[in-house]
Amino acid sequence: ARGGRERAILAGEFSDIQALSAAWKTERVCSTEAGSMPGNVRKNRYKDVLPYDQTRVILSLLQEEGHGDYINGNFIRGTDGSQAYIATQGPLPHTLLDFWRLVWEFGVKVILMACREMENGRKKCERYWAQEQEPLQIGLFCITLTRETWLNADIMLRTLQVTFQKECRSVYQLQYMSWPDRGVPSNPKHVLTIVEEARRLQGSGSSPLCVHCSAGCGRTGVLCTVDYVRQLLLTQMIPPNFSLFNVVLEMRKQRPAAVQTEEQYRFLYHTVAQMFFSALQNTSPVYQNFKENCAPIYDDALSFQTFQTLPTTPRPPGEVLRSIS
Ligand code: PTR
Ligand code: PTR
Repeated sequence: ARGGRERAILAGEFSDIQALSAAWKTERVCSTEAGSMPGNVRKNRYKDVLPYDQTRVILSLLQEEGHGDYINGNFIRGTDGSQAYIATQGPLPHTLLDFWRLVWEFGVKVILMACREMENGRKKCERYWAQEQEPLQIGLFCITLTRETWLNADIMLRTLQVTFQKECRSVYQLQYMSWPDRGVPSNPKHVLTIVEEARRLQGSGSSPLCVHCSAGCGRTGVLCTVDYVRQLLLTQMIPPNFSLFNVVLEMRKQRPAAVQTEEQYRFLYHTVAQMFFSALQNTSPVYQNFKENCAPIYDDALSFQTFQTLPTTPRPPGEVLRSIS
């Protein structure tokens, strides 16, 4: 019965999220003009997924050479308000160059990929990385693969060297191999692992994490949210009235359909609950403040060893995020 009630609550929250995001479009809080322009339409993998103008990634590198400023991607703010993520679609054959322009211009060090090239016999993402012994030349970018390893059954790590105008940089790519679109991954732990690994590779660098799947919405939104909440925990910025609802709503304001399905929302809720649970068990001083502020709310969670006591009541959009910043 408890599970059924939780399901109903989360279903309600998710339909509120969908209704609110639909309203931003009609009220034109979020517009998609750049993506609808004649020269840009063909750069969109899905015609129903266009980036919001308000947060879209504008490319300037190589513009003098006649390349446009458009790519189907959006910046998403991190917990410190900076442009912590770029959520983008899986490149198309004719947007490979734009993808590498983006990576280079914004100094991306880590790319998180949550899909495969082919899914159900359909192309979901063009291969933009190199294979063994086979450098990939994309315009002025030369990409080589120097290392390829499985971190576990679900995650592949590739180390790429990218050369552009005589400068060479390492770029890491973490690919989650077994996450169907519209669906949830079979192993929630590995979703945490991919995010942790991304942060480890990112080090102290402040460049955005580039996160993509096929549309750059559903799975991408889940990964960004998991990382966002993890950062809140690490920096002790989880407010006592934390609400996943608001975090997802903020993601959605920046990237269309971020967290695309109710199942993904439910999955996120469980993953986040798991993160809170681990944080409460953590003896590191980093979590002391968190414990003092949040422990009373999660006493239940600890004693039941289930995660059904996270506050789920929708709060006014933006409230929580404002109190954080
Ligand atoms: N028109 C597409 C569809 O709904 O089938 C758009 C789309 C495709 C949206 C995939 C989301 C998708 O999932 P993800 O963002 O996880 O790749
Ligand atoms: N870590 C989660 C748990 O077992 O609590 C895993 C999980 C993931 C559970 C998704 C439920 C999930 O949603 P659904 O209700 O769609 O299965």
